[in-house]
Amino acid sequence: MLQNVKPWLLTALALSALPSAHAQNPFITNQFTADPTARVFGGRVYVYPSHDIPAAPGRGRAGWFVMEDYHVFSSANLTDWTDHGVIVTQNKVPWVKPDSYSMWAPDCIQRNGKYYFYFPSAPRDTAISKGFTIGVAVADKPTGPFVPQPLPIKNVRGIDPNVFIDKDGQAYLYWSQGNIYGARLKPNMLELAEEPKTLGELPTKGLKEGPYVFERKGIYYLTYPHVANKTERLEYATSTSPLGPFTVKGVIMDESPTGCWTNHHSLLQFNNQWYLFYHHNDLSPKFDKNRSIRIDSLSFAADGSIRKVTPTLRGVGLTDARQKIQLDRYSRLSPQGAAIAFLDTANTFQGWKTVFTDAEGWVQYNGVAFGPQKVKTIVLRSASAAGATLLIRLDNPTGPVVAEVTVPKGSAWQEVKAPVGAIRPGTHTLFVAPKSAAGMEVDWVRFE
Ligand code: FUB
Repeated sequence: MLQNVKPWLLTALALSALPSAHAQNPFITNQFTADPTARVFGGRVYVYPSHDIPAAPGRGRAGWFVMEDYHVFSSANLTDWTDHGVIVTQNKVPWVKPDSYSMWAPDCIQRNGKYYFYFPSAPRDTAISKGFTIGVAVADKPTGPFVPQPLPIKNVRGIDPNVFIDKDGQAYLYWSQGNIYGARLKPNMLELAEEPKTLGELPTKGLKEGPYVFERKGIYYLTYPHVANKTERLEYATSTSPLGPFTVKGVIMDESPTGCWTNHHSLLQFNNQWYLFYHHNDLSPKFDKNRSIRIDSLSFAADGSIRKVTPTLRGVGLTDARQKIQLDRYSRLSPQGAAIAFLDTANTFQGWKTVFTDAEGWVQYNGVAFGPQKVKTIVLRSASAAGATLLIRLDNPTGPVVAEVTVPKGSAWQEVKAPVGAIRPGTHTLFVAPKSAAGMEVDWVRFE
């Protein structure tokens, strides 16, 4: 019977059976993720991040990165993400020390119908390398199954592999070990075709790692995290050829204002828009080795320079008005009267809430897609010890109120409904503010 079912329907059914996450930043909230490499394969975005896990007795080193495997995530719209599960794990790679928990930043690239997944780790045999080296696993599909090569790539020592395929078909491998290195790959994608070259025109002071190379309009961009001051910031250099010489150009993203020591990124063009994928320790603010991946839009000036990206919580993509709209991933928040807090500090994976403390508070949330069908009701998950009323305006902070939701007195979370006035079809910005000084907490809102 399945022979008559269209392949796209089978794919959709298979994907719908897998757990998913939703956009806004961070965009994966069912686990810690870091070092995202994003690629477009067959019109869909695939993200290959590292997978941070907390240390435990017999599992990794407390206070350090603990990483045993890799998941891949995909999305057609940058809003709804599917977790395809584990694709490579430390104890199934022949050359990896199985208890090293050192499966650091990976990359994946497609060539001739095969998907090559590059990952660093610590080898079980120190004769191979005393420190990190880099291996490859190969698959027929972007989600695997990936078959690891028995041995790592010869003549490579270091971490953070990145592969770039130039317009002439030549592939290059880049990696880091204090400096950033590059070398041509053989057509088999599994071996270096030449001695590695140190990309030496980069800053000499402060750690550099995490290279990500791409080409746009004849300019080769080498982007990399660099510790110019205390923690990593994202910088870039450009060249007229993939192995340089490079000229340092500037900063793509400043250091984390809250001290997350690492950042690690990739750039991607999807549906005519450029994006920066990077990480921050949103779900683990007290321990910056449990990180979470984010996306923000990026653009280029006419001379090809990259405009600096300001990190946001709102992230990218539209939010369906009929799904839970997490106001705590706001576009703008009032300087006083509103704050963001975890729903449960003991389980940060539950996400956040918006806390309105007085009538000065407001939150703006951009990009809510109402679609052509009219909505009639707003649903609010909220709690207010004294009882309070929330006003919802569209498009303009002083625009007409489209909904007024009264939350009855009580300390428990409750879902409250209210009627919604006329809303033009399309995409709108929400402005949400309490009507009076009474405090209230909001988990999410959605429309029906
Ligand atoms: O995730 C482990 C290491 O932290 C990566 O390999 C580096 O780029 C840094 O993000």
